[in-house]
Amino acid sequence: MNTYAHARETYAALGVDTEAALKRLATIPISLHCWQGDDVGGFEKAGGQPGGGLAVTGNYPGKARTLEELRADIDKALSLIPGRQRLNLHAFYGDFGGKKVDRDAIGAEHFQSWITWAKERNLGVDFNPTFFSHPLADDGFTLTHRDEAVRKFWIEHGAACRRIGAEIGRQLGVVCVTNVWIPDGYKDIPVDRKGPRERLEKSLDALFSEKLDPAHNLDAVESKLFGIGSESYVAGSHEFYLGYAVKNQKLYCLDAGHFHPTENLADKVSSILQFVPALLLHVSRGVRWDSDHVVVLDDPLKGMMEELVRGDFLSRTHIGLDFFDASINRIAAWVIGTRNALKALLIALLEPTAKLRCLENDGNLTRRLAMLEECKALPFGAVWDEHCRRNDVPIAAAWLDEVTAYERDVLSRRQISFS
Ligand code: RNT
Ligand code: ZN
Repeated sequence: MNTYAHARETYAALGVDTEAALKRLATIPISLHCWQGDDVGGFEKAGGQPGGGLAVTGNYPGKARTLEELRADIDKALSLIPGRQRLNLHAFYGDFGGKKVDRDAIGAEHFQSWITWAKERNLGVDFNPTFFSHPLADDGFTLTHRDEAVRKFWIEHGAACRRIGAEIGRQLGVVCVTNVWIPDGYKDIPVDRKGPRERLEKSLDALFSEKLDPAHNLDAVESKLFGIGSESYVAGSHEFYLGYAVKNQKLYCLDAGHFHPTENLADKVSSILQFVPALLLHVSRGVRWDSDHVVVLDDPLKGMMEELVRGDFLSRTHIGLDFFDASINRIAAWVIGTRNALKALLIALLEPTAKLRCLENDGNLTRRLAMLEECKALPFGAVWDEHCRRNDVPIAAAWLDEVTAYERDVLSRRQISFS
């Protein structure tokens, strides 16, 4: 008997239908973040750290320097990931044709080539305004800035991005999630914690004021606990954005690196979704801080996916990735992180949840714990391999051979350019 057939029987004995799990898995896209391909560089200017407290470490050769290179790299990554995913774009990755287009002046025309590219591949696209890597963000404040003119510039940028998101959604026929994250905060102890937050609420109200078709664009807001250079105070904290999202019925974005390291993000889902329409996830991995390490198949990731399945939250959750590692092959980083997010989802979809729920409802907590632990040894790997086989992507570590060949044939030919 082959390993999949054996696994299918093992799961069936627990009342789990592996075929149904695979079918479901195929309907859940993961949004690949374009910024893993070039160390959050964007196409406005060359070199340097992105700013906004985002720190990318490592100098592995071969990073994408142009739109064409980035697209080729994403294509390579997608070819090694089973199923149909999405692409998550940042505003400073526009197709500006070598011209300087300031952030408040960008429009859908600068993303038309991305939209066409995505359409050809049948990919949905998500979007993000870029509130960093810009002279008007250099002092660490954007939507909360004391200077009204600076606030206005960033409000216009955010408003332009929502319109771009709506145009992306309209042309692709599948909704685009446009996510607002700003770096604003203080390195050292602030005296006025209130002022920036009051300004942030007003700025967001202005930024979101235009009515857009929710079939084309959905707005999300992303909180953060602290950043490099904003250790003492971040205006857009969890409490701020949770309140804002509830009040204005926006999507709430949970980034795995944006909380105290001992907090359990999975526990937050059922509370937040009781009061907001939907969630956006930034699946990431913090090591000691919000370090954005490549996602591995660890307990926090599995716990999150379990919660989405157990609570029947998948239809109200948009799953995106947010990590960047420049110390290893960047395409491998995408493939490892995305395959792990999908594996965690599959493990969750293969759980005998109905049985576990019965045990809990019967008060049989001993058996609940015993079963939860036994489930960890179920043969999900055979089901995952079957998923890869059916989707025509390499099984197990065989994908790495393709990345190695691509590195040899393509990445290694990219010269470092200082232009
Ligand atoms: C930063 C946030 C944000 C960024 C991207 C590039 O801490 O996580 O989501 O990583 O916008
Ligand atoms: Zn994030």
